[in-house]
Amino acid sequence: MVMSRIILAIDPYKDVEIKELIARLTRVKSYIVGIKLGLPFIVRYGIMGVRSIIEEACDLEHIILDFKLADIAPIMISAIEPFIDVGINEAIAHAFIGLKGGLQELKEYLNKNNIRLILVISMSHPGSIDVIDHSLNELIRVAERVKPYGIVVPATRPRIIRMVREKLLSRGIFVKIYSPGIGAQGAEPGSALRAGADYEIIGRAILFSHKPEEIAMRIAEIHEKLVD
Ligand code: O7M
Repeated sequence: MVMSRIILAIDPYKDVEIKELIARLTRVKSYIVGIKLGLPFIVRYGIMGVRSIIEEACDLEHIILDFKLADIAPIMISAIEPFIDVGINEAIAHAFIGLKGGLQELKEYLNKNNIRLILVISMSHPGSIDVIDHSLNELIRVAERVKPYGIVVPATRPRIIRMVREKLLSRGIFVKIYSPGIGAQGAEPGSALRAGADYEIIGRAILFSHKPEEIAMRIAEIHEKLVD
């Protein structure tokens, strides 16, 4: 089996049916370490859709619910609650909402339910530089205080991955870095790992290619050479 660091982003695409998504997941499953389901998936396929995808992916290490939560704590918790028993083990929130009344309570709730928290620190689209990236130092400080399991930093700006990794390491903080932006958004497979990320979140380049297993295998082989 190939050692990969691929987290497969399972987002709906055009009118593709859920059984087609499950079939594609089955084809690439041996080349990935996790899946990420987000709002577009849940709006389209509902909680039953989530259950049927997770049934297929349950032996993977990372089953991530990506609502990119950004609200007051009770509302974030009520958004997650219906998904507590479906088999997820990681959930994503935005770092910018801060601790008190927000991430602090969310983290406590997730801890109680054995779900790891991942915080978005920077984003892959160009607009991230308008506001989010100006606050990078503050967002890193939020992560230092919340102590999430992981953070999201984009593959489209490897300079930021390097900077965040160095800053956290120099303060003795070890978090996993998840990087989206490979393939459809322009970054090369392996580039985020080279810059210091632990996982590459990849969606369309694998899931909607004509040869999903071939692409996934090729990326997994690149990863294998980069990780010990
Ligand atoms: O590989 P793609 O471009 O088809 O999909 C990328 C996935 O990564 C998709 O599910 C996005 O929601 C997600 N993502 C970004 O593309 N950019 C970000 O800045 C952050 C994320 C993400 O996963 O945040 C948790």
